[in-house]
Amino acid sequence: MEKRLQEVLEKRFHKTLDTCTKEELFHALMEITKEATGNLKRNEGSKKLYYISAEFLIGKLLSNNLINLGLYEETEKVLKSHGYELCEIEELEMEPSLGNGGLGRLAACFLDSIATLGLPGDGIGLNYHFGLFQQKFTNHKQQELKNPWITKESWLNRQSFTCKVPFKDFTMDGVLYDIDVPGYDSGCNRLHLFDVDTIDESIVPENSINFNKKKVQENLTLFLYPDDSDDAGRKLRIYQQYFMVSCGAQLILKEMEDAGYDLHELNNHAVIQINDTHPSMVIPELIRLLTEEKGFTMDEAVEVVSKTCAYTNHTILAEALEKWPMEYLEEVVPNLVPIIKELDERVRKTVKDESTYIIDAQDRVHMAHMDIHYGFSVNGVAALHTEILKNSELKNFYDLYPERFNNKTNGITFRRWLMHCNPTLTRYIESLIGNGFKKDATELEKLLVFENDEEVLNKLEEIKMEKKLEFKEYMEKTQGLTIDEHSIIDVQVKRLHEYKRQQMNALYAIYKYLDIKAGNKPSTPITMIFGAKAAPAYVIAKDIIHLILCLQELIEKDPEVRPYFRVLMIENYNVSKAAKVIPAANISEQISLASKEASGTGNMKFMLNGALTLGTEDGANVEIRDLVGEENIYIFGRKPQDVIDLYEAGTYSSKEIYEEDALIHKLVDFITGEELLAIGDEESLTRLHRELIGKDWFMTLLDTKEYITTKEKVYADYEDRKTWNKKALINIAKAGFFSSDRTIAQYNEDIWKLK
Ligand code: 26Q
Repeated sequence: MEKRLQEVLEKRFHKTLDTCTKEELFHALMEITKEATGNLKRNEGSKKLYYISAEFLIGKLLSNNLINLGLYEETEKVLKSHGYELCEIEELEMEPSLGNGGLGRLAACFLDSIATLGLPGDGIGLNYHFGLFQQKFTNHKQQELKNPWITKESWLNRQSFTCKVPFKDFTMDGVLYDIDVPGYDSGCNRLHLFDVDTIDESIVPENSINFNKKKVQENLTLFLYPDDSDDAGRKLRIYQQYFMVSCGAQLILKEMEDAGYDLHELNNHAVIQINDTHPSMVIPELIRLLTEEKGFTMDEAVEVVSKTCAYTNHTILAEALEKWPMEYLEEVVPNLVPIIKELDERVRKTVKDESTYIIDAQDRVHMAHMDIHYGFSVNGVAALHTEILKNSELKNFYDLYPERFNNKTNGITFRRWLMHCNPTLTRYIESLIGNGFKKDATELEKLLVFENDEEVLNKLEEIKMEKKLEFKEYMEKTQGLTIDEHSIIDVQVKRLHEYKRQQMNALYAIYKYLDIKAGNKPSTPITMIFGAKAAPAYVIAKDIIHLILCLQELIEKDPEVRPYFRVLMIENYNVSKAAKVIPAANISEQISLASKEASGTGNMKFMLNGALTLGTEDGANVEIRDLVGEENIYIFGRKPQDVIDLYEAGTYSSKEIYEEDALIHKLVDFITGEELLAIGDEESLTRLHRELIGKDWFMTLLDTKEYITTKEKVYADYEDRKTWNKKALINIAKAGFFSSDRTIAQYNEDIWKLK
């Protein structure tokens, strides 16, 4: 590595390891890493997976690629001997933000595991030039900026593949950029990101994310859309989706033909995993291509495509299930309209239950319905989630096709979420149980023999302290906030959404603030950390961020409270910030309204790094509890079935709770009390106050009291550090199940069946 680095630095910059700048060093490392991945063998086989997704939240790649190539430690040593820290160099990489949250990050973890397991499988997505917005805080509010992550040199490799995508009034030329995906000690796959050469980045002004949405040729791949708030944005999303699936379908068919396969046997050589409904138009698009260009009859095309496509559902929130007005499709992708109508007709001929039709009475196209009728597999992302799909959300489909439904509990890649983000813990685990856990995560269970070993428990606490200090330094440098490393660190980081109930955590903060004001000082200081982006048009979500930032300001300026209790919000929470805060956390907040969080994956990352979960009976929290046992997790709140019944009955009234419960009344009213109004914006705080009392669709007030009591118990338990550390060890030891290597092995076993 040293020799190669010197060569590249000399060739490119006429510099040496002792004279180069950090930027030059970064570029040299990127070049060497790209060269090394390029030299890896491609994972191959007679059947190939295509994971098609509107989002791949890959994060920075330098360190993870070095880890997977087995070059990390050597590189670290070489750099050290010349006075550099690899982690400093890694900071220079721009972070691609090609995803919103869980669904996009899951796709990235999956690519890592697919490559690691040696399976031939590529990702297909879009090359958004500005990705999701960058978040800034101004006047205690979220401001959105563009995130120009693509630098002159990057991980993207331009390919020669091109294709034509026919829209209504024009055709667009698709071009392809690939990013290599090296497996851990394994072969290599690719992430294919499609783009257009006619994009004009200059139509987006500095410090803004607004632009003229009318000219599709110039803006198609500029941004990833976080919501479907306005009409123009919604239509643009259909343009994006169709562009992605048409390019993807053409690439798949070309690869199959190049390999010499008969397209009538497509399903024996390709499997397409559809990541939520965003890529669902790949079904009619493949049928279109096969019938229009490959001489298939409609029957033949429908049959082979149905045997090739599998659908993953990530949500039961009705508003997130995509339904496109037929009118939009006619305007954007008229070529697909007759095919979608034909697919709907075929359902109508054989199925009585109208609720499963693809086109509904209001002439809207239900993407998920198309996936279920014309795919061979439907999976949920956690045991509870899949049960809810089968028994309520998609019950009518389950009755039709019970054999298609299956569960694949989510997972995370331990390369990024343990080895990269917590090398000290990784090394320590290795010293205790050997390095087998790096290939087989379930070997972490070997740690259980140390559950009463004081030396080991103390060492775990020491490592947590080291990570708190690193996080402290980072927050000081980036946001000028000085964290108390001796405080208990309680973290809620995830997208801002009412169902995730950051507002309930904020109500707790108000409770604690008032309690300290009343003279009750906690024995160990508490640091509550939030990190979240809100969709730009999601007004209440932005109001919740405003509330949290106002609380932060109130407490930071209050010398009576600040030494004991603080509320801090991480600006622009993203993958690299997650890797910094998660290892420092003692408590993992997973407090969604039961039944609403399909799985959650942050919960797994925290557990793996020795934080204890404070959460509801929701998503994968349920499986975490079953693995670690009741005594090693803090579960509270209404049960999923209670919540489902409450929605059904329609009897929930937050107003009643507010009026009958004096404590809740006081906490809610604090939002519009004089302390916060002196800091924040009256309109925003009043709107949130009104929302919580008048609507509270995700039942915050229902669980608030039990949340407060449970959280008080968690903080009290932290005082007995030995018992706490033992619980942390058990969480780490039981985290092996949540390796995405296990998840991918199950996808392959049950769905993909690659050799
Ligand atoms: C839909 C229509 C129009 C515009 C945007 C969207 C849209 C965009 C992103 C809808 C949903 C998403 C993202 C969903 C998501 O991240 N879901 C999460 O998936 C994780 C991985 O399975 C789960 O762990 C989380 O529970 C789930 O919320």
